[in-house]
Formats: sequence, C-alpha cells, structure tokens
Amino acid sequence: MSELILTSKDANVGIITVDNPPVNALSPGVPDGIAAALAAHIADPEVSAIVLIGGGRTFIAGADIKEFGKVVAGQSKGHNLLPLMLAMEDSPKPVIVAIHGTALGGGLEVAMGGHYRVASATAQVGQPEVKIGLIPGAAGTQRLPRLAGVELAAQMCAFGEPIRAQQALEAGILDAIIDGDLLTGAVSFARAQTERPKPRERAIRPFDPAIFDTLRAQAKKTHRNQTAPQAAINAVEAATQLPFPEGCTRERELFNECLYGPQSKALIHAFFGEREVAKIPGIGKDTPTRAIKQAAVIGAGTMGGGITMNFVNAGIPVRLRETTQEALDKGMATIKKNYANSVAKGRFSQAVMDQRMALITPQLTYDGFEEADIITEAVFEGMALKKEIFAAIDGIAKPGAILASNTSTLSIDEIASATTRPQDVIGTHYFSPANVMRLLEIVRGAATGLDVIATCMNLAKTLKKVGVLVGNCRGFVGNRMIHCYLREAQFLVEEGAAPEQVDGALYEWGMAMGPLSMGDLAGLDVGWRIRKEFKHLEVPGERVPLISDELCERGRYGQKTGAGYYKYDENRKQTPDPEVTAIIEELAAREGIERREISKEEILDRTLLSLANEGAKILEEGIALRSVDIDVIYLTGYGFPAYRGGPMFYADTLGLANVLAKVQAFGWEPAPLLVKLAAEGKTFSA
Ligand code: 3H9
Repeated sequence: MSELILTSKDANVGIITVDNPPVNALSPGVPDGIAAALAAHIADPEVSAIVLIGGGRTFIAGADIKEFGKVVAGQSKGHNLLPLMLAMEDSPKPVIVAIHGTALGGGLEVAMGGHYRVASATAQVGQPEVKIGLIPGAAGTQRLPRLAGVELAAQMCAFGEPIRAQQALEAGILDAIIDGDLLTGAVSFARAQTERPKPRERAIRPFDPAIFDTLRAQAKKTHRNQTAPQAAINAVEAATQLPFPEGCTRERELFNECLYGPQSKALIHAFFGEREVAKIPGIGKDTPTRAIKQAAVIGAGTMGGGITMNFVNAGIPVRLRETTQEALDKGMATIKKNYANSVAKGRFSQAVMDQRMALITPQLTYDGFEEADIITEAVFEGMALKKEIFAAIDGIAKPGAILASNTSTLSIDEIASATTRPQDVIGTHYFSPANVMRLLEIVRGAATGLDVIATCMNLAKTLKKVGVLVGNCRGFVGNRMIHCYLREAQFLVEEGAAPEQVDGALYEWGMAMGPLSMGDLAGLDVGWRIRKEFKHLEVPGERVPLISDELCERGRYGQKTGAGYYKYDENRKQTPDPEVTAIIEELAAREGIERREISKEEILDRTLLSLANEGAKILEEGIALRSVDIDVIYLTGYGFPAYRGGPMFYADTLGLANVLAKVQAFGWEPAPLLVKLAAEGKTFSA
C-alpha cells in the first residue's frame, strides 16, 4: 500500500487517511493508494462503512499542480481520477468523506465520489481550477451541478471561489457539519448509514437555462480574454444536456484544451511564483523576527492613508502623523470615506469600520512614536525631506524598531545614512491604492538586517500582501522597468500613434489599463517632478520622452485636472482630445521627430519587450532574486495579465532569440543576460 495513505479501523468502520503534506495534493501514488485502501476495506468482512479523511491541516487541496507541466511535456500520464471515484460510488459499503481545511479541485471531486460528505464548520470547498487556467477535470463539472444545483455549480466552476461549509450544507454538497472532533463525528455518521446514494445518479434540479449566457457575459468582463472560465461554463452546461458518461467525456475534452493551451502554463507559473518569492536565500524558519504590534505612519496623503488602512485591517493600531491639521483631517476623511464605501457595498459591517477607525490615532506630533514597532514614512518623494524625517525618528524610535520608507525611487542607503541604525532601515514600497494592491516591494539596503527583512516578509503576509524582496537601485524593480515601458509609450505617441491606439493595443492584449491612461490616473506631474529632481542624471545625446512633460507644462496633469492624454468629464469619463493631437504634432515638428503609421505589433513589442530587456539587466545586477520575482511584481502591482505569466515569462514564450532580434532591431542596448540566454537557447524562467 502507498505510504501516502494510512488505513486503520474503528470497530466496524474502515478509515482511509491521506497523508501527503503539506496539502494532501493528489500526487502520484495518492489516488492509487486510496483505491487500494478502499478495496482492502471493501474486502474486510468486519468493515461495514468507510471514512476517507485528510491528515494534517487539510483535506485534499486538489491535483498535484506540479504534474501538469510534466503531462504537457509528455513526462507524466497525469491524473486519472475517474476510476477511483467510480469505485467509491460503486462501493457496496457506504463511503463517507470527512472534510476539514479545504477540499479544492480534485479534492472536492474525490469527495463527490463518496456517498456522503461531512465537514468541520470551518471547512471550505471549491473548484478553483480556473485560477490556474484549467477546469475541473475529474467530473467536478458533472457531479457538482447534480449536488449543488446548476447555478451555484456553474458559478463555482467559472470563477473558482470556494464556499464555506454552511453554504455547502445548504446547497446539498455536504450532508452534515460535525461539531467537535471530525473523525469521531464522521465515524458515528458512517455507522448510522444504510443507503448509498450515488451523486452521479442524482437528477439535475430545475434551473433557468439563461444562467449560462449570463455567466458567460459576466466572465467575459471579470476574466477578460481568459479561456478557462468559458470552458468551465460550457462543461457545466454539458452536464445539463448529456448523460453522465458523455458529460465526463466532454469535460475531459475541454480540460485538455485548457491544459495544452498557453494560459494554464502562465497561470501555473504565477501560482508557484507567488509562493517562490517568499523563499529568500539566507533566511529560514530559524531567522529571528521582530513582533509588530504597534505601527506609526508619517504622512496622511493617498499612500500614507492606504498604508494605515493596511495595518488597522490587520488589527495593528497606528499613530498617523501629518504636519498640518488640514492635511490630517483630509487624510482621515479619505480613510473614513473608503471604509464607508466598503460598508455600503456590504463588505463588512459598520461595527467593523468603527473598530478599525478606533485603531487610528491621528496626530501632529511624534508623541507615542517611541512605542511603535515599525514606523513607515510616506511623505512627498524628495531626498532632503526623507533624510530629515529619518534623522528625527532615529532620535525617537525605540531600539529594534523598524524604520521603513515607502519611497518608490530613492536610495534606501542614502535614506539610512541619516540614521545611526542603518540595519533597521528598509524600504516597504506599497502600490496605489495601497489598501487594495497586493504587491509590497521590500527594498533591502546594504546594511538592512536579515531579521528586519524576515519581519517585513512576514508583515506582508499579515497585511495580506505579496512581499517581494528587491535590491536598492533607482526605482527598484517595478518602477525602474515601468520607466522603460512608459518611455516607449511616449515615443510611440511622438512618432505617430494616437494615445488611444497605444492604450487600446495594450488593454486588448490584457493589461488592466493602457500606459497613458495609467499616467493620467496617477498624475503626469508626479513623473514630471521626479524628472526635474533627476535632470542631472540624463545622459547627453540620449533621447528622452517629451510629451508627458509637455502636457504638464500646459497644466494637463491627468484626471485630477480634467485633462492629460485625454480629456475627462466630471465623472472622470475619458474621451480622446483633438487638442492633444495638435500638441503632439506641434512637439514632433519642433523636435524634428518624423511621424508615421504605427502597427499594433510594434506598439506591443516596443512596450512589452522594453520591460523584459530592463528586467534582464535587473536580474543580472542581482536587484531581483529570480525572474519569477519580476513576474510576480508585475502581476500583483502593475496590472500585467496573470494569464501571460509576467514580462519575463512572456518573453520566454516568444523565444529569447526572437526577443533579442527585436531588441536589436529597435536599436536598444540588449541586456547581456538576454544575449547570453538567447545564444544558449535558454529561458529566463528555467
Ligand atoms: C485540480 O485539482 C484539477 C482537478 O480537476 C483534477 C484534474 C485531473 N499541488 O498556498 P500555500 C503547495 S487543479 C501542488 O503556501 P496555504 C504550495 O506550492 C488543483 N502543490 O499554503 C506550497 O509549497 P511550498 C486545484 C501545492 O495554507 C505548499 O503547498 N487546487 C498545491 O496558504 C503550501 O501552499 C488548487 O488550485 C497543489 N494543488 O494555502 C488549490 N497546493 O511550501 C491550490 C498547494 O513549497 N492551493 N501546494 O511553497 C491553494 O489554493 C492553497 O495552497 C491552499 C493552502 C488554500 C490549499
């Protein structure tokens, strides 16, 4: 018998325990092991009912995602779970599945092969396959509608969100919720069963057939350009049209289309990438960390307010400091408005909002800052001001407090030089809106302590963010690369592409927003001011983009002034502006820039490959630990579509020799790493 499966007995009840930590994935050996244990219990005359349960922290969290890559590469036969489920359903003895933690994907599918399902109250069940670009592939789309009803099943398969035990009970997925010890409860439940209802034989309950088109339209919006949600809906629809075996065949066809398509590879890369970034050489479980129980934030502007919300959302009290009462009131009013919006949308109750607001102490002084475990500076982006603040907090903060800067471009080492404790100084770069965006770039200075890095990586998790450790350079990883991307977007406009053409091409390709609309949203004046600060760093003779600054010179800062690359009405609705066309043409004529027709392909190549080329330089300099770290930064902080895997993974999919040829054709200096990998026929990700 497989060592991943344990068998035991409690009097007349046979028990099968899956023991494949950490999440009991259905790795090779697990399905066969369950099947063998099932057969052994069926053959045992003393056993009259069988319980299947997960060991450790969870029931089965699904198929082993690592196997999918091997299947596509022809190195593994993959998961064939259907025979196991049929064996469970056809068992002459009742099979009861006991769920704790999560029963996800193949885990829920296995559970639906049992005659009954019981769960602890905190358990969750779901079909999250679409999140990795797949659909349920082991009859989930066929059994779930028969248990949960068509509408809920289609929603669960199309959007991948798990549901809680109570909802699953009400929907008919579960038969009982067990209070107290799950195994004891499941064994008693098993003893009481004489029937063996087969989920696959259940009749589909009446439903509104319009639901499929409604969900297709919804998925088109929420999962733009993604194939798996549409395939999942088609598979559930097949369950309502075909007998069970034919439905399973249809599901398998759709599953394979997704598995062999490009999106699942990219989404699986993103899934493992998000976990990989937490692994930092030199930092392990034994690295000491500091407790973060009390925080302080300096600056109540957009970023400071969002950062404050992150802390209090996690139950950590914050002292929020501003320099004027007016700015403080404005910052607090914005926080209040954001929370009130969430309450109005039903995301949480007024009581929760009140609790969170009560955790914030707005103040004009540094009073109480000596109690803070972490002080985060989020003021205007200017080195002199930041150094002044760090010198001040150095004199106030308790020994061991972490001094963090939210700078998006400036040197952490220079900021740290204003203190007597550079080992405690670190960058925590949040992304706007800071209470929403998942990325937290954690910037390591030359002297930053390992315990400070480990604490901030843990803090990212506490704040429900994805922390990615980066090195110190101008703009770190994300903004250093976006600088190249925005530069190309501007050049394209100067050379003849309309702003809506550039934005349209990238939006259609999958970016959450085009680069010029993004500039308008963030405020074109932000970059304009930074460029003024860094004017001395410009390389003589090197072409610099001019159009954004030209717009700023004319008071067009973006949405906030009602005009930028586009014009905006009072509801911030965007429309192209003929005045902008005139400004661009005038600028091009003045600067001697030749204007021409620009293709969609050129727009995509110049913007997206500028990211990969700069990313390769960043990688080579060691500013990012791995190429996947760069991808995760772009997926979680810059609206890069997850189904394209990130800028480095995307370059890999194009083939690095092709990427290099284009980079050279554009006249850019190719990153030496790109040249090397292209010559060796390798990829960034491998
Ligand atoms: C499927 O089932 C298809 C079927 O229809 C059948 C087709 C035939 N496989 O997230 P964590 C690893 S598709 C392999 O940090 P948490 C993970 O990489 C699958 N590995 O823990 C990490 O490794 P490491 C459908 C997996 O407590 C470690 O386990 N199922 C898998 O924050 C801990 O993970 C899903 O999509 C896996 N399935 O969250 C569920 N799952 O320590 C995907 C996890 O080396 N999983 N690992 O970095 C999850 O959503 C979360 O992991 C879970 C736990 C909620 C379970």
